[in-house]
Amino acid sequence: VKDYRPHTEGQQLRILLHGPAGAGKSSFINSVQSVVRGRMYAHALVDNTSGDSFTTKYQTYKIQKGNPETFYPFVFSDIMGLERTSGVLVSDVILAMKGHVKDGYGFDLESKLSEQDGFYNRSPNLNDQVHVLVCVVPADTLAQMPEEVVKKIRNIRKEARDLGIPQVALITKVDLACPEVKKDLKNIYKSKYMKEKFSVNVGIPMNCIFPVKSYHEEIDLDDDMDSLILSTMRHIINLGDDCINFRSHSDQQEF
Ligand SMILES: Nc1nc2c(ncn2[C@@H]2O[C@H](COP(=O)(O)OP(=O)(O)O)[C@@H](O)[C@H]2O)c(=O)[nH]1
Ligand SMILES: [Mg+2]
Repeated sequence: VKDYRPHTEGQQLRILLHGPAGAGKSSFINSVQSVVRGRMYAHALVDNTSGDSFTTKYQTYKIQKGNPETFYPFVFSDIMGLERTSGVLVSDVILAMKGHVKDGYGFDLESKLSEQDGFYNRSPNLNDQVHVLVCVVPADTLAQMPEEVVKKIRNIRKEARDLGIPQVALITKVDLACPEVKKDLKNIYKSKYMKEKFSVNVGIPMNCIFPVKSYHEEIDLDDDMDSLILSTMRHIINLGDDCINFRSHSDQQEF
């Protein structure tokens, strides 16, 4: 993960995280940053009073590498939650995937970002576009996920497929869903039930579903958690890199 370098100098691999509020998107970003930098970070602001979306702005997170001016070539875009009525519009997620949404845009729940808006990027380049779509869902409430949210996830998935964006799902908070996993995180490798259920529901293949536990209460880093987070990131980066290479070798898609 630390050594990853895109083939073109200056290229960024953009990972877009979406999913219900409180799913653990910000925690996952913080965890990746903590693992690669070797100490705890809470840069992406985690909200611990679950309920409404805490993230309402389109925000890109970069991870510093060495000195303050250099960053890892993979970046995360965090998008507001996908709740039934108060969540981000699917049409805005699509605009974000195509690179049309500028950083800092505050999502409007009533109407989609218009081309006249100052936050609308009319000519997104390869760095603005999304290269991997990550759907984040919490294991503990997976079974009770409202049908509307499942439908939104499915719609976004279809759009991403049409745009040629690879996608994975993260099943977070695995420690809350399974006592065996809480006891020993390594037991996660034996559990298939959640992956199977989710795969059928939203149509993401089993080998693209990753269970993770993010840092949320720990004070120190832990090898088992690091392994899970890093192996997930390695897969995400590989898929994103394939997408970048495909795009830079085919004629730039007109979005
Ligand atoms: N037990 C547990 N709690 C988690 C995990 N990941 C996140 N959380 C908690 O879930 C809550 C919401 O997380 P957050 O990252 O803000 O979700 P977001 O709205 O998707 O960005 C916070 O209180 C986190 O501490 C996890 O892997 N295990
Ligand atoms: Mg968040």
